[in-house]
Amino acid sequence: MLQLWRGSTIQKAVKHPHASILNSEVALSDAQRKTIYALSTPPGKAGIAVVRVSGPDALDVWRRVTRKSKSGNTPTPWMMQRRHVVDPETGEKLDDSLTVFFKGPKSFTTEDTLELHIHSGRAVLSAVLRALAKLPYCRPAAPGEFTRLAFEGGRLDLTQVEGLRDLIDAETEAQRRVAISGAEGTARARYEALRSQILECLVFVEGYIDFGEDVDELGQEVMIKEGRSFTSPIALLSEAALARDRAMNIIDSIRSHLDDNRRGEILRSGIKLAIFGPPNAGKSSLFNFLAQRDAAITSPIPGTTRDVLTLTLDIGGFPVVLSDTAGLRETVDTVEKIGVGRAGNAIKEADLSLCVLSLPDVLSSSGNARVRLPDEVKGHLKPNTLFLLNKSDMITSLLSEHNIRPQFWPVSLRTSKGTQLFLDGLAEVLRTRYTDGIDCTSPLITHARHRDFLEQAVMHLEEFVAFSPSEIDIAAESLRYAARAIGSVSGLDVGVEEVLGGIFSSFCVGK
Ligand SMILES: Nc1nc2c(ncn2[C@@H]2O[C@H](COP(=O)(O)OP(=O)(O)O)[C@@H](O)[C@H]2O)c(=O)[nH]1
Ligand SMILES: [Mg+2]
Repeated sequence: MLQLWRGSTIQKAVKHPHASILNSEVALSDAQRKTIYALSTPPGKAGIAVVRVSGPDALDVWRRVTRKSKSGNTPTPWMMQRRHVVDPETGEKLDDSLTVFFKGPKSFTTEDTLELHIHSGRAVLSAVLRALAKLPYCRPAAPGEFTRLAFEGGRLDLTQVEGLRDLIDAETEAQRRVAISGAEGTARARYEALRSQILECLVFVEGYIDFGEDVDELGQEVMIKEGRSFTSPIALLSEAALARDRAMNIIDSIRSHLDDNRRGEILRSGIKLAIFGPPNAGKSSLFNFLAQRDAAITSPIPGTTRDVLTLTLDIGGFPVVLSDTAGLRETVDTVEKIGVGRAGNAIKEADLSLCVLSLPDVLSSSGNARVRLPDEVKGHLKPNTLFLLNKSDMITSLLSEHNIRPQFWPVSLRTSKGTQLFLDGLAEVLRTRYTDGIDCTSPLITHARHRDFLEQAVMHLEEFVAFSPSEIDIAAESLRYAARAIGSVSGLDVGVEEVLGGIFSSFCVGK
């Protein structure tokens, strides 16, 4: 029997190179194979592997590739059921499995979806994937295709898609928290709200454009258009002014959202922390201490470190891209000079910098010992620069109160004295600087793409408020661009129909 799949017309039968086609079935081109499948867990030996199948023929896949003598021929949706996985051509049992059938649109992709929970072993996996390849309407999924279907089906917007990808890539607790907030739709809700506020402004403005010409002649009369009555033109005028006020509020709201010190983007990609200071202070020793291995060469010879070394660490749950730099000093050595130049750039580009000083070199000996900053480091200090006062094992004098400030940690990397306090303190600094605002109500901007579109939206909204009332129709165009910019963050587009629909539903006073 020739089994046809929903709505498919076979124009040209192309035999898929990897699929042996079931008897009496016609081969389809890749574009015609609407049902996709893939292994959704890492390949290799493990207790369980999950193979996911999504598309219009997922139910047929369930019927042909899974079997159980006593149970019926229809799955109970969203319920795990124990079934054998079989070869659709020979009926040979390939594995014992738990299967779940998700009836679309209540599935991740919004299509009918089947999950086969099988044993994870090389031979089992290839037998099951080969079995799926035998079905003429199935093809292997492209990278990210299940998520793409979820986006096309309207289940996820682009910020959620990005959040989901960031969640999978997250390596630290902070990254996980930022990503899950995006995947859950916190950013989506925020941008949808902003966009609908802009569209509401547009509704007022469009109304004003439609009736503007009648203002002088009609006075306070109620206007009739297309059989419906509307507010007076005077009311419309004040509505247009209201739209302006609203636009200014939206600008303020987007600006405060943009003014976040790029925390979201920094957390996603890693906080750049540069270690710097004079030569021989213990910078490379600190780098190795944090890396918990001999990553950099340390020696009593000043000028040992030349290049910038970087590594990625998890400090207190935060992703940190740590760099060790050449000691800052005047030098005639050509290579060291390049190293000092690179150190300067690394400090400039860093999100946070940590100045390492050798206590015996920087302590003034008179009375209560005070730290004197060497001239070479002074030009590189920022308000948030942190200080590690190293080699405390080499001093006998007590540090003055002045030196025991939150940003200063006296330690000995040789004896480990004070290092735990330093680690705790550093984690606390990261927490205060980067964790505020990671919650469900205020999403962080996690991608430069979002920032670009938000900045565009502000620009168009500013154009809008700058127009005079006589230019209201051009001004409306700026509002449309602003809405489109916000919509682009979510991957939506603003249709004209949507705007018109909004006009009549909110402006109509014929109630
Ligand atoms: N006494 C003492 N020596 C240290 C300490 N930390 C590092 N050193 C030594 O100081 C020298 C310079 O260290 P290094 O990490 O290469 O300094 P860098 O030039 O700033 O990278 C090496 O000989 C280290 O063994 C410490 O806490 N106490
Ligand atoms: Mg060094």
